[in-house]
Amino acid sequence: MRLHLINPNTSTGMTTRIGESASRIAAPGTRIVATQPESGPVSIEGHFDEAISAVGVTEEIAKGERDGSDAYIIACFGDPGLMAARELTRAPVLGIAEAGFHVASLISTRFSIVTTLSRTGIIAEHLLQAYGFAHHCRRIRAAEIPVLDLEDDGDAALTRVIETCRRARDEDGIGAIVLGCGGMADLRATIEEAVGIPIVEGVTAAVKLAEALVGLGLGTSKHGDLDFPRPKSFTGHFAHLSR
Ligand code: 5HY
Repeated sequence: MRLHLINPNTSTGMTTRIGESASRIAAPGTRIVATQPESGPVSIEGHFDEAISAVGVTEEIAKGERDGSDAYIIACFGDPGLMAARELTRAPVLGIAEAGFHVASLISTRFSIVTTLSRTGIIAEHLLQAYGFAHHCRRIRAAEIPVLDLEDDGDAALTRVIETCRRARDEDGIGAIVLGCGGMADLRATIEEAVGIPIVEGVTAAVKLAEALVGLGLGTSKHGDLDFPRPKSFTGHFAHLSR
């Protein structure tokens, strides 16, 4: 099974670390391919970054369809372009936020989210509502670290994330924590060791869910709103999307 992991930002270091984390947990028959858009923001820290990265995600899906990918993971906690991506393929497409919420709700009655910047917290809040998990989530907390600090200043960033997780553990009345950034893909075990409650990380959760869906022979439904886009012409620098 060719599991295509898309890091929607354009930080090669983060794409490599996300791919390695996915490969470590993937089943023997699963081949992880990790890519990023050619064009887009080096990190996604708000609505504008997210909007631009969503186009890049759809371009990576189009490449994956040409290369025969069996499932896709969108490895950014805002799940940018998730529904648009699902329109472009019959294969399963998982966002790491949605995957994290599903897994956390299977092991705890209440969870908190620990993300990078408080300004992106609202994006997670909108996703909780959209996916129907708002009542499962007690609180969205931010370690107040820029996304790329996870690349450039890893130890200090990790310390901030662990401190924030400990406060959530002690104050939120929860059974689990969902990590709110693809850049935390390789930190799950270290954080769980330091905090002592179940830590759910979206990239690795999505790998296992994608394997389960492919194993069940299930993919994105083409009946209804996730059917392929209706053929039409596009203008300007999107003219190549005309169909
Ligand atoms: C992510 N940004 O997972 C989000 C995290 C965030 O570049 N990869 C990013 O803070 O919203």
